[in-house]
Amino acid sequence: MRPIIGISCGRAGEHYQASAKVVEALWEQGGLPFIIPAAADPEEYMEYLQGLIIPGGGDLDPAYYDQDPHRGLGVVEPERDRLEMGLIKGAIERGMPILGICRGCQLLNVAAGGDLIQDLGDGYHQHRQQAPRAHPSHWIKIASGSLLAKLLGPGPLRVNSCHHQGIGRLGSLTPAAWSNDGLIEAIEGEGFTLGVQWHPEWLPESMGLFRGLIQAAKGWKA
Ligand SMILES: [Mn+2]
Repeated sequence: MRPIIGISCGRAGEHYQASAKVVEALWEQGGLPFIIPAAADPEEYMEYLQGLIIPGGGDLDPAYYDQDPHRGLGVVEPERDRLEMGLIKGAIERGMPILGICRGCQLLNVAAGGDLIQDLGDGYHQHRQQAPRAHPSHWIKIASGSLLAKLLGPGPLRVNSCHHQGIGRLGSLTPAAWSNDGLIEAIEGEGFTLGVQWHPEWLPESMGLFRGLIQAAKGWKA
């Protein structure tokens, strides 16, 4: 049986918009994608899920970490913020396996009490690559003994990078990877709680993250 994995999605005009690459990666690795629209009440969904993916997207409202909007803040979608912060809270309370991708990784850090750098500036190398998404553009170092190392190997690894925000003050999760400019590129916690700043759905060498989530979801009980 494929475990049911929720994938949150945003709204683009008249349509809900889920990442096709995330849905396909999850399906191909053995999960059952269950798309959750931004308008939904997160609590109503929790009992149907065995795992959760919070995918990439725009910027979280900085009010969630008690900051005013920086000039460089991008598009904020309040309804999606509300859904995803609620889903993350529900998953953490239950110890449900969760994978945060890019924006999803940032939301995990904020849900764990941390904050974000609203717009990466001087002191960081390019994190919003101009190359196609399937092209790994920068290196990361992986923490030895981490869940991430177990899933992808010890590294270093080249990953893609499509973000202009980053993890600032760390919440209660543990860093599991860094880029060479010192930015945290992955965080993890109890059970299968993992956030990665890159987009694994575009990289064959990162499919182990989806397999790990699916494996954890199969064995998970509320
Ligand atoms: Mn990056």
